[in-house]
Amino acid sequence: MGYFEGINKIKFEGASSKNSLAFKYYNAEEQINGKTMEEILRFSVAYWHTFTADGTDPFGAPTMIRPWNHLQGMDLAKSRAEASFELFEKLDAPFYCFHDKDIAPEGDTLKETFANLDVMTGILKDYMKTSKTKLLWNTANMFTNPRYVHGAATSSNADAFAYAAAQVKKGLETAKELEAENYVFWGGREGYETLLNTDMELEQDNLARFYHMAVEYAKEIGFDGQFLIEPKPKEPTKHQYDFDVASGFAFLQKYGLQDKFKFNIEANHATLAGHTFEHELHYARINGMLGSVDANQGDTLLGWDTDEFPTDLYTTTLAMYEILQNGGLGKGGLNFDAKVRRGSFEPADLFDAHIAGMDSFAIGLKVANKLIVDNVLKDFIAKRYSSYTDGIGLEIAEGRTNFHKLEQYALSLTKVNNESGRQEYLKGIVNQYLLETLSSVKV
Ligand code: XLS
Ligand code: CA
Ligand code: CA
Repeated sequence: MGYFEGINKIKFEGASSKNSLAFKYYNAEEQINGKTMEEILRFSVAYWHTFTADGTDPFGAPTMIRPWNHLQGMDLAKSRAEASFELFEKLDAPFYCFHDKDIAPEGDTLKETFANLDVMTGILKDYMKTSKTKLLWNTANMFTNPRYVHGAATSSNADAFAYAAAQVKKGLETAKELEAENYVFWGGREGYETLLNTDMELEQDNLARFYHMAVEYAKEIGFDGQFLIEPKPKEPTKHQYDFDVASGFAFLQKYGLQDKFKFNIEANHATLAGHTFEHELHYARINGMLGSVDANQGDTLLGWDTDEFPTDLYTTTLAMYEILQNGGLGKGGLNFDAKVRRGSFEPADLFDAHIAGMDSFAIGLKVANKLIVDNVLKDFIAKRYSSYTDGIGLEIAEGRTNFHKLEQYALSLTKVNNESGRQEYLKGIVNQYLLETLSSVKV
């Protein structure tokens, strides 16, 4: 203890609090429809952005002032681990997530890397014995090291494929050891830059073989966490195979993996794919594939993955609307895969950022819950599609018709009468619910 001096445990003080280091809307104990906010939201801290990121960007040097900056190697790793549990406790975070490389430095050989990981896994396990914070998921960093320049499970080089397999094998052992709720695959370099040098069919077949082997190994060691694929369309690779939920789902179905995986949906990846966050959540939900969420936001003025802390209440509302309709996130959670801006370099900024994110999702949860309880959108949508509840519509919905009958029916129509979709009215209602919720929580 003692990395974040002057910062006490963050408490809920209500909307009128002027204390920056207090929750204004996130009240862990507050019940929403029989469950606490903590149980529904399942917040998680991302190790990489909070403890390993240093503020480097393509144009500039590190900016982050961190108490562990003077350390290196395993000393640095141990210090970050100690600091992480202090931050988790102060934020009362129920979960955290990491890549293998975040918790332990790579050694000169794979054997050395594994030895470093074993030491750090042991240390984290010890901290977890006396902490409430559990591991939401871990993953393997198969994108930083130059050996993955052409990909990992989709590399043109079989040795890179084998190395990646060894890394994931170890990752699953770590997941088992630390009782992770999930295991994530994000394919940053699983894709291609140009078809001129790419055998896409082989690469995708290999990716599927890799996933099958991971599922097999998890079974072998008794790891029963949920496997998650995190779609992203691009960056760092120009075209990533897990482009979005729809293409990821098609891939899983083609290779018979749809029952073994769900999706970890990141807001900023959704917008990079040209979708909204709620679109990706919705698509996964209606297909029974919503597993977990990387809660962040992009910047509409920038075309890349900015990983900002989520503060847009409209988006958190629509995201929570999907999550509540999904019956919650099950083993998943809301992981802040988000980083403080380069100019927000003081340790206290880490707390401000998480508080802002947690409060924003707490508001989203309240508004979404009210929209659901009052059946606002549901009733509207049901009415909008009511033509499918009787007559020809019901015959279509029940698969009891064909083109002959439909042609006959269409010939009998004099006019097709449509009704307004009224989206401006609905947006106004969502705003009204948002503002009402905000004013009702004023303390
Ligand atoms: C990068 C991804 C990555 C995954 C985990 O854009 O969000 O951080 O969440 O590898
Ligand atoms: Ca992510
Ligand atoms: Ca991201």
